[in-house]
Amino acid sequence: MQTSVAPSPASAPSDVRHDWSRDEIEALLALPFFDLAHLAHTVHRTHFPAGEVQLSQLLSIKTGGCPEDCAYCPQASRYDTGLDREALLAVDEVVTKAREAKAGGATRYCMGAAWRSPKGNDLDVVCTMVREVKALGLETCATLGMLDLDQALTLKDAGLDYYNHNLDTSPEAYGDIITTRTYDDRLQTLRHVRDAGMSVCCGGIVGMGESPTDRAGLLHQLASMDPHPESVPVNLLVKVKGTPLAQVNDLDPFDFVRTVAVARVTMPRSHVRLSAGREEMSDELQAWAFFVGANSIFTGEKLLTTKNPGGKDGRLFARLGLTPEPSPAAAE
Ligand code: SAM
Ligand code: DTB
Ligand code: SF4
Repeated sequence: MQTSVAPSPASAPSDVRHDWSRDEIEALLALPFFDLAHLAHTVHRTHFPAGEVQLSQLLSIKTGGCPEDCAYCPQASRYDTGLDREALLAVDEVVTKAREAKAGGATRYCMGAAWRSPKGNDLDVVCTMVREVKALGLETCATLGMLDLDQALTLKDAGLDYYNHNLDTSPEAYGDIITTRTYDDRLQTLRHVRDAGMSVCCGGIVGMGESPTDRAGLLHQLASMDPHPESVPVNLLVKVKGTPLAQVNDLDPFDFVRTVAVARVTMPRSHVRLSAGREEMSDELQAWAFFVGANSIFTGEKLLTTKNPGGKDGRLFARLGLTPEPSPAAAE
């Protein structure tokens, strides 16, 4: 008999809410640390097998030279970050790297481009990448900037499973971080992704100097979506020299854990990804993030342009008794 900690969707209690108030979310964030950790861990075990972590791998398919002004981003052309620009990669190179990622244990491959939005025949090339990566038996994800509905439908048709588009922060703090596209632009792209039938990967960045109220505002936006994003990346700012946020004060690590915990409590069936920033995190901090419900990471040695501690993950998983989540493709 198969036993699983996770209830099947049909038998699961209908405890997924989309009507969280911002006050409720602020109150969750302000709970005594161990009360919040206990709550989040309990919610996690109700919905997921304990200790399983989904593995995604990133590749930057077009690097740098971006016209946008995202204050955190090493790829914005207006900041002098010393990053080498690279044109759109050849399909073969992407497929070779995806094959390596699969051999390294990744089950989802995420292709990122430093675009405001795809232009000209960019999308045709990306669609070929998506088809070929999917043919390897990997889930596919892309993050290419803003999409109109036609572009979203084209990607869906090519076999794209997930589209990543982050809200980044609260509506109030957003204008301090990005001025070249609005919060509504982001919400519109997310609607197009949903309307095209793709799964949504949407989260944000913490540690940008925001207040707890801003973190509540971001979580409130995400938790109000119906359905919730299937994947919720919680990025800790990677401070890159030359960007406007390079000197911002460090976030209290416990506040990082609180953010992950409240994402878990408010979006109980979503995969919450411990995303950028792991390179700077201690093993103990990562353990706390897993305890409160993070169940996805980026594997490998690189995110898009910055370092990722993929080479150390095998040892960390062994020490914590974590196991990679089985590939959905393998289950078919
Ligand atoms: N250019 C596309 C866009 O922004 O829509 C897609 C790629 S962009 C690099 C994807 C996401 O990476 C951003 O939305 C942001 O959340 C995250 N990101 C970028 N730079 C980061 C940094 N320094 N630290 C943490 N996350 C970062
Ligand atoms: C997401 O939320 N985080 C990833 C992925 N989605 C595309 C990107 C992190 C980028 C970190 C900085 C860099 O490596 O350039
Ligand atoms: Fe460009 Fe994306 Fe970086 Fe913003 S986050 S500057 S849109 S690559």
